[in-house]
Amino acid sequence: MSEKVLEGKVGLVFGVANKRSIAWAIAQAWHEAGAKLIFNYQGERVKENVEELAATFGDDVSLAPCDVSNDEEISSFFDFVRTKTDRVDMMLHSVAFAPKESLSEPFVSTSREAFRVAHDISAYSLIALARETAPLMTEGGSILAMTYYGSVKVIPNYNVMGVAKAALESSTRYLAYDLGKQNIRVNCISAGPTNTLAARGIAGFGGMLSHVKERAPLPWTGDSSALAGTGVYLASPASQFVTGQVLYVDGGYEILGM
Ligand code: IMJ
Repeated sequence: MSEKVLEGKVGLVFGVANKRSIAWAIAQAWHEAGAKLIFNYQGERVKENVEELAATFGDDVSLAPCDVSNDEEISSFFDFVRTKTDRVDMMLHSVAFAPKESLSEPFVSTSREAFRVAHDISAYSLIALARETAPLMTEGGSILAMTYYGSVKVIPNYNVMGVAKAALESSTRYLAYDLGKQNIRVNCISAGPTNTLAARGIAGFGGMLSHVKERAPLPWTGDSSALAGTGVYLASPASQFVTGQVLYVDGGYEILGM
């Protein structure tokens, strides 16, 4: 049998909330490719979910709390990581939040506080986590963040999240520039609309998903599992000279003009 592409690698996974999470789909694929993983959880509400999901990999379950908007929690999460491993090879950022009203009210009414929270949790956190992760990537590494097309085109109601994802994509390029000399790559996956907790609460999400299903060149399903293979590719040496990029994994929807 050929060796698994991530055999012996260690990954950090931020953003699993439940079994439908994009972070969980990519974590499973990284695990199947041979990686050992350490998970965060955001709040006690999802701790049990993450615990149960991580336990499906066997009894060596590594998870710790980390609210990415809290510097002290980030710091203690990485203290925990350093008790588990002396090297990290990849990190997945699959975390976003904007106050609910900012995703339904007109964009022009976005409050200073909603703008701050959206950018802090959805974009700044990538910089903070990259800064903590990079020193552990002693043999190079791969940092991966999740984004969405609403960063470059107007998608109804995406609003301040679109602005925050634009900041995240730009941050990806600046991080790729800084960290390249340590052989650390930084890329984004721009996923088509996916059936997750983060989409569930969105008014009109079902209609937006069927819109894409009806038009994308490939038959897009909206399942997180669609992203798994690209997650493995971007973490593996197959993508060794790919950095600073936004890869569209959306069934080809992004190429359409009409
Ligand atoms: C979100 C809003 C509007 C349109 C949307 C989305 N479309 C898609 C999403 C078409 C696919 C989901 N998405 C890509 C996100 O990044 C969602 C982020 C998000 C979701 C919520 C819901 C609950 C809440 N705050 C949120 N913050 C960010 O209170």
